[in-house]
Amino acid sequence: MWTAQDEAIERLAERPRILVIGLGGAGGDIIADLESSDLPGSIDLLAVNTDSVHLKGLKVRNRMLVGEAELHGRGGGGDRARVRMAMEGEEEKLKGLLRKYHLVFVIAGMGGGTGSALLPYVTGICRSVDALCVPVAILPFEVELQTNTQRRENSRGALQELIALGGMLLVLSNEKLRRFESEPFREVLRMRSTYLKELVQSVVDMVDHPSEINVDLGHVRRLIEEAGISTLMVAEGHYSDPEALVHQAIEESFLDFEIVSPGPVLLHMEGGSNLSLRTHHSILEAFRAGLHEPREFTFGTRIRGERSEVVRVTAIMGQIGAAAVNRLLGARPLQIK
Ligand SMILES: Nc1nc2c(ncn2[C@@H]2O[C@H](COP(=O)(O)OP(=O)(O)OP(=O)(O)O)[C@@H](O)[C@H]2O)c(=O)[nH]1
Ligand SMILES: [Mg+2]
Repeated sequence: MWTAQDEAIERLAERPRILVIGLGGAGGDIIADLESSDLPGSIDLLAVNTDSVHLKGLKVRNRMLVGEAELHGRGGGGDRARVRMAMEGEEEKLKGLLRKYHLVFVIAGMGGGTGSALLPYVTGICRSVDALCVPVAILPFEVELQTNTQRRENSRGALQELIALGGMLLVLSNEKLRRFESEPFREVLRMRSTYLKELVQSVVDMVDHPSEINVDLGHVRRLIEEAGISTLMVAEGHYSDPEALVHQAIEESFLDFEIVSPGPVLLHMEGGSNLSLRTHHSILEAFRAGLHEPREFTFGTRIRGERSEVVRVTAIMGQIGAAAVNRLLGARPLQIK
């Protein structure tokens, strides 16, 4: 017997629709990397820019030029205010698109005109149509921030607007890529795209795939709403040494931060078919202790089909405070409520 209840279950159990948007030059390049990665085809990818030349050269399926009437497809030229003004009249186009998704990642390099103007703009539109949004702000290298006032002020302005919007703001710093500084530049940037792929994949895994311990979109929504300034940590290693995994995750996080008061943590673990419950719990315990016992510790686990000694952990650490960001932006601190 097919009941109205069954109809509601079918309709509401629909898989979450997910979109990853890259804004500006850096954001578009990241989308191109993601498109050539093994990210599941069910995740939609889109590059948005004010620069028609950059979009034309980009190997991505979905591209959107914005601000054409004002900027004539020539890009933002580092002028955040001008790009913001050029967004007059673009809102409906973006609203129509964003309304179709449950979860939207929006990624941009800070410092230029387009990414710094559009990251808060698009995040605000997502919130207005009730699409869950994870804005990812990639801060320029320290040398760029120290030597270029425009880049620093564009970054600061964007972060300040994003903080005012509330919710999760995932901040990564290019400076943390310096640990790979002897590698070719393009390779290092591609590595960063790989970490962003891990981020998207792990959040999607948690809400979309039947993992062993399931986290639903509701959990993720609450965390995203409460997380504030957050950063990403990724670690991979032998499952016999949970402490080394935690150490690696903190050392190689994408922003240097101190845990003053522990914020919420969203952690995703992926292991082989032989991962025992004891090992699983000892890894979770090591992370809980290593991250100073966060009040809110949400985790999802995915067990791969094959045996493996290697576990991979992706964690989003919330409410890390503004100190890490302020250190990079220099004297004038960000205003936090
Ligand atoms: N193009 C590009 N820039 C990157 C990349 N990774 C980091 N960046 C940095 O991202 C910051 C913003 O640069 P872009 O994304 O080119 O700037 P934009 O948002 O297109 O802004 P305008 O060109 O001024 O409109 C700069 O600090 C770059 O150094 C990358 O993979 N590609
Ligand atoms: Mg550009």
